[in-house]
Amino acid sequence: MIQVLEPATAGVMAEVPRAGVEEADAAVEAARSAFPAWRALAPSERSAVLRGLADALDSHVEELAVLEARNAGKPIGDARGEMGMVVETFRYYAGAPERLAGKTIPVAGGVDMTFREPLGVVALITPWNFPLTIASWKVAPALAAGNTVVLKPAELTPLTSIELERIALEAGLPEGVLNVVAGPGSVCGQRLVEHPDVAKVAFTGSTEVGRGIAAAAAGTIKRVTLELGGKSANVVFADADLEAAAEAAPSAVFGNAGQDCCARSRILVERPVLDAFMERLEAAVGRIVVGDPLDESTSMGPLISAGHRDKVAGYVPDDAPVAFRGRAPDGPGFWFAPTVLCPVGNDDRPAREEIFGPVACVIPFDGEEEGVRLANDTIYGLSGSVWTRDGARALRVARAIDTGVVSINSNTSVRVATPFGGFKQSGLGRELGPDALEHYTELKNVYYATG
Ligand code: TAP
Repeated sequence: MIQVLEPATAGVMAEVPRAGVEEADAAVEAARSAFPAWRALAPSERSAVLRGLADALDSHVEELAVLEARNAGKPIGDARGEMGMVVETFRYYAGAPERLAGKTIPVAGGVDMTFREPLGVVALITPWNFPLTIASWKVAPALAAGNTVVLKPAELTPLTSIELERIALEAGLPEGVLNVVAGPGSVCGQRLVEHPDVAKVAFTGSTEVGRGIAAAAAGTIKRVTLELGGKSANVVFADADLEAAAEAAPSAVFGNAGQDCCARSRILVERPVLDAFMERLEAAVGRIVVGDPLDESTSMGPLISAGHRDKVAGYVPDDAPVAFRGRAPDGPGFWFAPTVLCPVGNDDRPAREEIFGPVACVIPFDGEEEGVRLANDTIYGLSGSVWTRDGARALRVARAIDTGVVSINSNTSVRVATPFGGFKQSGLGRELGPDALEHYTELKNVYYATG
């Protein structure tokens, strides 16, 4: 059995059966058997089933939010917002089956047309930081495109994914179309990646595991999409609205206790406004309430595990340049106070590695050229922000930063209708928006001779 912990108390909140190779194989077999009928369903019928699932999830938002808040240690307000996005994601892709259109291409002697065909069984491997949200980004487009699914949530946070399977069955999703297996990545996940009947793996997690998945998938030439780590830059120019930039910076790096691949954990500040920015940032960090995820006034919860807290603490040794810290409860629970390091050099370890915790590095810079160079001086390229009142500069810098998502005068990265994914070692492919569907289909070309 897997003992599922509640990070705020370190207590066991549930036990679930631990899936291994056998269970992974059985789930793939169930998905393989269900594929022909699911694929053959008329697009309008597949749409109707997915709309029904979205409605069913909508009616369970509060209980799913409480489950996610407790199991992932996130503030209940955030968890509600995430569950709202889950519903929205299923609604958005419920419209997709009837819009998976091909093209007709003018050629000699006949008619040439393209079709978007489903891949078959797809394995979806998800992390613990946004468990059901990230699952929905994969499950909804995969099902809409006519695939059947095996979903493997992280062992630390399997509960809402297990609930998703239950709710989906109740809502009328045919048996075998969505199968959830909760088991260790190195056993259950690895088997899915190597399984000859799995056509594609969509993974979100660490760059290191992503690399291994890409290599293992090569054995059977599986399609692979990867959403991996980040070390995003939040570039604040001297002409920015400093109040707004400083007010937004904490949620961009301390949101979800910093356990966010989009975290703008490198705050690049143009030197002339460094002191003014730091003063405002300190005030904003002082307003963060770290505490019980189920308390409505909480804005930051605990870290996911004791091991992860130790890893994060390793980035803040005694001689670290701590500018200021927020407050956090004492144990039990895996607490870590929001921490701002300044000044940090872009080559320093906390600025190079994904800490995945509430530790911000403030890096001073001089001028636009240096700002862009530092923003790009990383192996990652997932998100980023530019704060300036100069519209031309905003667009110039947004285009120059090698990253999948850039926000101007904002720190948001994710919207259901727009593409999300990384440049460089932050990943392969895109999730969300219309582009995600391409990654769950093969393009078929049919030529019909008319001569
Ligand atoms: P990972 O180890 O990458 O885990 C992500 C998912 O992959 C989990 O479901 C995991 O299963 C599974 N997995 C692990 N090894 C696998 C394998 N060999 N084959 C197939 N699946 C496998 O991330 P983590 O350990 O949770 O966190 C480590 C670090 O990853 C974090 O500190 C952070 O830097 C980064 N991270 C990034 C993200 C995003 S959104 N980019 C999310 C989470 C973590 P189990 O966990 O059940 O073993």
